[in-house]
Amino acid sequence: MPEWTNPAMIGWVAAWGLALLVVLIGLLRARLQGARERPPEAAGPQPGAAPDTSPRERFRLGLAKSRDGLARRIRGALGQEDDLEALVEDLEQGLIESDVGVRTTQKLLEAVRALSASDRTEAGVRAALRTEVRALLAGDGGSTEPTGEAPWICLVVGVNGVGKTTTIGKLAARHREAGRSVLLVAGDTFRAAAIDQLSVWAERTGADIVKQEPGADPSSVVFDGVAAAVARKTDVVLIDTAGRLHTKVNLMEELKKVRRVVERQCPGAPHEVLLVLDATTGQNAISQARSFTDAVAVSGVALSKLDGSARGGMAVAIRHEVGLPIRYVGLGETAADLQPFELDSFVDGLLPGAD
Ligand SMILES: Nc1nc2c(ncn2[C@@H]2O[C@H](COP(=O)(O)OP(=O)(O)OP(=O)(O)O)[C@@H](O)[C@H]2O)c(=O)[nH]1
Ligand SMILES: [Mg+2]
Repeated sequence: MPEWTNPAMIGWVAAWGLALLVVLIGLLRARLQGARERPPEAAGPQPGAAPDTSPRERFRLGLAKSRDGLARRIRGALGQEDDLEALVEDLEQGLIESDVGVRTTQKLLEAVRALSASDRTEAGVRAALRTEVRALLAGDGGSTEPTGEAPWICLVVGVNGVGKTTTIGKLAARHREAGRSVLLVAGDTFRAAAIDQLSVWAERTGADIVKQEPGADPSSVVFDGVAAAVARKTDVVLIDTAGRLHTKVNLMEELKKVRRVVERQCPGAPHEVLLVLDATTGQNAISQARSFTDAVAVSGVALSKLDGSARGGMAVAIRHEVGLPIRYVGLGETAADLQPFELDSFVDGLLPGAD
């Protein structure tokens, strides 16, 4: 009889087989458990995997500073769960520091006050804030797509250095990718470098450009640009303007004139007046939004430089306190870093948790 049919041998092989099976099952369970327990924050891309470029991931990365700041403040306020007033006071401080704005903060705190004592946990406070932020931002439609007869005209305004020209470049790239013809109008005639900067974006994105010499009257450049777009039936016109302090009356008058030129030449235009606000500026952005809205009837906001800012709460304040929708957020300097505003991705990026 061969040795392997020996009952003692069979028992020995079976025992080892069973032991091996138990070890394998154990390893598998540990792996599964580890994957389940891995915090979402640590769940970065696997080595060698293609980077996640989904809007949700971009918001998550871009809002990292704002999210961390807010989380620290919420955690700091907790520990006072037994004393509602102390908890609310600490949270108030934290929210105002995150640039959510005074009025908006009060609205958010109402939701926290309404929590029962047992819900005053980190998860409970987060859930209340998430629900309230979502409600305050509801209805924000994100980007506006050109509709109706060409040209669709967007006038881009804002104070100095907020990111107007860069936002125009990124918008041009988006529209070109969608197969639309684009014309850029160099309405910032104040500096030669501004015209060059826009020309580079035109070249990079395959857009046309209408420009004049530095020092030319901005209204005259805009007149030429809109005339060209109407004649060529260009799909999208993006008008750059010089940065200006919203408190300088003569500069705001110049901008009103630019708007009137567009209106006169193309009935129904401008279809969008996009105000670029720098997310690192804080509450001054609210007064900028009010002044530009009074002067040129702003219809939407692009919130730039959110990637370098801990003040993501500003988006909520702008919507709630000025009533302007956030169309786009700038999450970096490249063309792909302009993201249409997405409520769910924004709320998850700023205040991760369950509702
Ligand atoms: N990190 C980051 N930088 C940005 C973003 N948007 C613009 N910038 C940078 O901000 C700086 C100013 O951008 P511009 O587009 O020239 O600003 P502007 O409003 O046209 O400036 P003026 O024409 O001088 O008023 C540049 O260095 C841009 O690269 C963004 O979303 N994130
Ligand atoms: Mg510029």
